[in-house]
Amino acid sequence: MSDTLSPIDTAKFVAAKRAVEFVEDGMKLGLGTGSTAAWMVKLLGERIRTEGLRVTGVPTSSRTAALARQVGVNVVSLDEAKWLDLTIDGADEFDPDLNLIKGGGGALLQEKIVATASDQMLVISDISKQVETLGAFPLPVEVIPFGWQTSKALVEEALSSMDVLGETSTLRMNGDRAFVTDEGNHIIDLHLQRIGNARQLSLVLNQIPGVVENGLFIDICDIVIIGHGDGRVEAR
Ligand code: ABF
Repeated sequence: MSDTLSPIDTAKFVAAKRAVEFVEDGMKLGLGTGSTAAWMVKLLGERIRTEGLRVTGVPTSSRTAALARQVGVNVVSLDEAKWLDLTIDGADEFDPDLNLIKGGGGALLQEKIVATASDQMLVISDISKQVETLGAFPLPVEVIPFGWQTSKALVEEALSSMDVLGETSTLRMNGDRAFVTDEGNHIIDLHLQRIGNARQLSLVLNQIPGVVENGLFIDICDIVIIGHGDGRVEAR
């Protein structure tokens, strides 16, 4: 299959393929969102079809839930699963400490809950997501609809006291309307270019009234599997 794919899709495919090798029969899995995670769910379906693999899956978005059901995953809620053996998800950036920026797909809140309620988190990614310092990718911050513009001003005020370069924040749009997450919240994207202290920024952001969660995943990821356009794959 990887012969006919573009280099970027080959990278995602081989990373997803390697990740699915970690899945054992009977596992309870957190299933990520995004195009790399979609490859992973499809390849899980291959193992279900050819080996009779039995997996229970907790999807992190409605999109993932639909695909997982389609390929034969036993989809349950996180409360039904109670705890997960392994979450496999994508990322927008990962640094040398395996800290992440996630949420480009708008599902960061459910992704962070599911990843945290797992014995292990495995990120599937491609080399273009590897950075020395997080921040080039806009950092998503999920805010409740009530007073979101005020939350935006509070976020910008908090940033002024932080070690970040850019200070522009934009409301994520879906056409001409504000993007609404599966939980009915909005997302503010922070264009920071470089985040000096991601751990501190994450703590500061989540103290702001109206902020539900942010896309910094600190000390949550255990392994990053990196796919390359030539078909090579490596683990960090
Ligand atoms: C989800 O999918 C998000 O957390 C992340 O932003 C995005 C990555 O998408 P892709 O795999 O398509 O690059 O994991």
